This record gives sequence, C-alpha cells and structure tokens, in this order.
Amino acid sequence: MLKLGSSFAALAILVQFVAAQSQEWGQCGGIGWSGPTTCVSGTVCTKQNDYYSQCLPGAAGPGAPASTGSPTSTAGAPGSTSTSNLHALAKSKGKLYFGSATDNPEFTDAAYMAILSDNTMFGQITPGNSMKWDATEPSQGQFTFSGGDAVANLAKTNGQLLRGHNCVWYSQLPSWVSNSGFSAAELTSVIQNHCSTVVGHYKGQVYSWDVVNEPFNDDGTWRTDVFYNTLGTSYVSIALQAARAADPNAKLYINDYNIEGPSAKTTSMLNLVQTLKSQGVPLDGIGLQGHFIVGELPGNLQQTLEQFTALGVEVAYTELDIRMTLPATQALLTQQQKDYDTVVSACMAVEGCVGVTIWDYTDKYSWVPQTFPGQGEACPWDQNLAKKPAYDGIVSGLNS
Ligand code: 9MR
Repeated sequence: MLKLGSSFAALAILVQFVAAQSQEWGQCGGIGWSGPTTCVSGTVCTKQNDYYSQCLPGAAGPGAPASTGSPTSTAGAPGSTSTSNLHALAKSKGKLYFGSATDNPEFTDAAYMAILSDNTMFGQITPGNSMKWDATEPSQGQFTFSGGDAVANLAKTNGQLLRGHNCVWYSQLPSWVSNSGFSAAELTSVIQNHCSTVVGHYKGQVYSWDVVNEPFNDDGTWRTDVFYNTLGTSYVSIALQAARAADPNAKLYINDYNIEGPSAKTTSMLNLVQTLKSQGVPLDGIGLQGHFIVGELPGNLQQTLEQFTALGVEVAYTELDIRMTLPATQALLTQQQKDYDTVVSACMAVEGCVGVTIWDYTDKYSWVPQTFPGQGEACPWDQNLAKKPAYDGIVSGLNS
C-alpha cells in the first residue's frame, strides 16, 4: 500500500512537471481558454468547436517518444498455455461477466478488435474515455455522444454488457465546470443536467454506471474538487438521484482506487456506503478499480469485498491491471500471474462480486507507461496481442 501511495505521489509530481502541456483529453484551446495550447506527445490538439479544442490520441507530434513497444516486449518469454476463454469461464462459474476497457482510437486495429469482440473472451466492455464529461459535454449544454455511441453500439453488436464510465469526476472535467464559480444551486443543476442527459442517452443499454468516480484522497479525506468545495458531500447523492431517475434499471456505482484492502480510504468508502444507504440514496455497487503493482497486492482482498457486500451493495473489480518496473523478467511475469490469480480468486470467493474488468486487455493500449514512466506490462496480453502468463493466472482464479 505504501508503495502504491508513493507511486501516486510521483504521478502528482509528474503531472506538475508537464503542466505546461495539456494532457490527453485535456483542453488545449477555444475562445476564453488561457491554459496550455500544446498537447503531450502522442496526442494532437483538435478543434471540437469554437469554444473547445481537446488533446486527442493520434499521430505523435515532433518530439514524441519512441514507441513503447520493443524495449518492454515479452517476446521470447513463455506465454500462456490455457485454452479457456475468460468470459465463458466466468459465466460457467456463476459470475455476470469478465470484461475489458476499450477506447475509440483502438477501433481501427483489426487484430485488436477481433479479440475484443469475441464475446466468449469478453462479456462486457467499458469506454476508457468517451463517456467522460469532457467527451460528452465539452461546453455547457452541448452534448456529443459520437464516441460513447460507438462503444455502446459495439457492445450491442457483440452481445456484451456495457459499463458506463463516468458522470462526475474531478478529472477530464471541462474548465467551464471547474472554473465558472458556480453557486451551489447552479452547480446542482449542472450536475443534474449532465448526469440525467448522459445516463438518459444510454437508457436501457448500460448494465452499471460509475456515477461518481474517485471521491476520496488516499488518506481518506474528501477530494477537494469543485464538486466538494461547492456542495460538500451532497454532490454524491445529487448525482446518484439524477442517474436513477434517468435510467431506473442501471446499477449505480461509486468507483475508486486504493480501496481494495484495509486503508483509511477504504474505511471512508465503507462509511459513505453506510451513510448513503441509511439516507435511502440510490446506490447499488462499489467499483474497486484494482490498479495494482506486481508483488505488492494489498492483503485481505476477499475480506474487503465482503465488508462492502455486507452493507448491501454489489462489488466489482472495474479497472484491473498489475504493473511492473521494466524490463519485464520471467520472475516478474510469474509473480504477475500469481497476482492476477489472487485478485480474480477474491472476486470468485464473494457472491456479491459480479465481475472483473481489465483496464484494456493488451499492453499495446495500456495507460500505464505514459503515466508511470519506466513501468508497464500491466495487462494479460502483450504488445503483440499474445497472451502472457498473467492470462493463465486469471483462468486459475476463475477456476478457484
Ligand atoms: O484509461 C484512461 C486514459 O486513457 C486516460 O488518459 C486517463 C486520463 O485520466 O484516464 C484513464 O482511465 C482512468 C479512469 O478513467 C479512472 N481511473 C484511473 C484510470 C487510469 O488513469
């Protein structure tokens, strides 16, 4: 846990260091915009409308780093030997789904899509970015659903469940929300309009929504973003109620990282669930993201899942990946196999754990190397879409 915490501290420093450029999906221009107008490597500043330009993943500009492919390749290392497909196996063992995140720019990669669209492998998908606030309401009242619709349509075509991600989050949040100085009443209606429009747009198509994402700091205190600073903790119930009204059949989740084992943050999330339940606020599930480091899993995974389900919510690992310091070695890949087994086994042991989603299935499209330089290889498929030993770890967990 300590190392996990310090990695996020390192991330904070990194984010400050590169603040002169906008991050992927961040704003990079538009009328009234006074922030950075250049984008980090691998993304291109793209005009959405007169008021909003955004750094979209795309052709790397000058100065972009070399491909993350070759130096970290696991080529040569023994891969997976299992012949089971993950979702089919998860279903046969009583779970609702085994799933993967995906992202729109990946849709042009035919080899990637062939594996993603195999519904015996993945019975559920989550859009990594295209249903977030900056993608769906880049300027106030102007909703754009093209990216999210492409993911929803893919799920429908493939016969896969869809997780919606997300309504209210401090990140990938347009500046018109964070910097307008809205009063409490104004921000309430901004949240209600956003959540009800986005959740309503996908009504009937989404199994579960991450309505609120990452409300807590690692020390268990509330994250002081525009929502908390303006509305206190009430923003959570405002968002959940708007989502429930917009799609009464979608399961409504709060989703966070570093709540997978005992910690101050886990305690805060447990307390929040208890409070919301006692107030009759609609809440169906807690998403435990599961961004882990090889060899450093928190203890008591199963017990922590059970602490949540005892409060009357379902749980899921919603963004599982297990990263390592590069270069990958056989020992690290073997430990990663064990770690995937341990995490998936914990979900299998808890009836109210409905499924596991990996935060994209291949190292080719993992978020990790860009966010944690020097780390990677977090996914069960390698850069070349070959299964790694981690895949056998998942199969072993599903069979447990
Ligand atoms: O996978 C997403 C990546 O493409 C984006 O650049 C990043 C920006 O914040 O968000 C990633 O997904 C995050 C998710 O929405 C919330 N939990 C942490 C995930 C990894 O950063």
